[in-house]
Amino acid sequence: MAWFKNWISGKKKPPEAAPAESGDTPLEEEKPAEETPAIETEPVEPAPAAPAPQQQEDPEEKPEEKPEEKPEKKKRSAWSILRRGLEKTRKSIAGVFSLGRAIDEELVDEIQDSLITADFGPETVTELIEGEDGLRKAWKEKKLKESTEVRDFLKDLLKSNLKKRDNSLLQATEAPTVILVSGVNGTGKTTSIAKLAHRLTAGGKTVILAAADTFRAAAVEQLTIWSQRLGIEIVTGEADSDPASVAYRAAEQAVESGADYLIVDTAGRLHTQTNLMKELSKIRNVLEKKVSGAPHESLLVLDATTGQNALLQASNFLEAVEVSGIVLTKLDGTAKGGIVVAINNRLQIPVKFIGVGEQIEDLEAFDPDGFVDALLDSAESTS
Ligand SMILES: Nc1nc2c(ncn2[C@@H]2O[C@H](COP(=O)(O)OP(=O)(O)OP(=O)(O)O)[C@@H](O)[C@H]2O)c(=O)[nH]1
Ligand SMILES: [Mg+2]
Repeated sequence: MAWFKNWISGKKKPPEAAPAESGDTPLEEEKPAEETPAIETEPVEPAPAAPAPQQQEDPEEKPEEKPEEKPEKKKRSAWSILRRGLEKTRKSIAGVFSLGRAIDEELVDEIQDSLITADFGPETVTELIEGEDGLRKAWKEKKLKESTEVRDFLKDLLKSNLKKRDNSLLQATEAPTVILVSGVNGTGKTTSIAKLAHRLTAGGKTVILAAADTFRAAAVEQLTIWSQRLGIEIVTGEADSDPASVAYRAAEQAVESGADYLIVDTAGRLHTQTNLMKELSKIRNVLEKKVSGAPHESLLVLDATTGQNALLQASNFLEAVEVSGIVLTKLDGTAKGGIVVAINNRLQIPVKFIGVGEQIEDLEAFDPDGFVDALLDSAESTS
């Protein structure tokens, strides 16, 4: 990590992040959305498991009147999904804390290196180690002596850091709450929309989807399949038709039917980046025309496996689109879970959801305490 020490001392820039792997994503083989642990909405809390409110053959039957089912079991399930999702990162960091050795310069270096490897980002690592409330100062002041104490010290520091921003899903004062979802292609927009819709409907809310990614026929098809599986309405348009007109019709329908939420899927790629940004602002405008204050939540989806490059992608979007929350996907596929902290610190935008797998229930409302525990607990205590 010589570059990092040079970087701290102002001699060298951090290495360039790897380019995003942003191929066109084929329509995935989807799994049936059967027994689905799910959700809670505003304020968004870790998802308890609950069956999806699918078919309601009997109109008398009220989905809200579900029997109270073992809340402890549900909680544990959400907790284990998160821990499973963050396993790679936890394993990459945990080693340095587990040996009960006295703190010395070498250990501080090792901790620094493991945080950098986990993609906390140079600024954040500097703050955690060298900052006013950082590790080095606490060690020098003899508040910390052993490696195992460092784990709890860092946990507290990270938790308070991640709690500075409100992580809950924004709500319209009057339904429908309109959620616009954007992001580079392949980051996981459509899948995250399906997961989010699932969380919301399992919480008894009505959701309409707008397939405003008309650039690829497969994208409309993908969202349509999800809507069928979830048993929710979708508004689509012909391939290559105007995405803003799809968004407009969907907003109209959401208002008419009194839906609680409208979630709008958008293209991750058009012919040019400028086109994409123009399209997004056009969609925003039509939504606003139809529903006051819409979009009430604008979620940018970033792929955690692209590491620090996700930050670059975000900066590009932020130049053109107002973003109120981040969905960070594919944390299960990377040892770089620290990117959550880096994004939170650098972009000053709260991470609201994290994707920890390809199943419908693998979207967690971002909870700083649960996240930090799952990240820094000992590697052995998985599941
Ligand atoms: N492992 C894992 N895979 C995920 C996660 N979220 C999405 N994916 C996968 O990522 C791939 C791309 O997801 P999509 O939802 O199609 O991505 P998109 O952003 O809508 O892509 P475009 O429509 O091409 O812009 C799919 O294979 C998903 O199953 C996640 O949290 N974990
Ligand atoms: Mg998509």
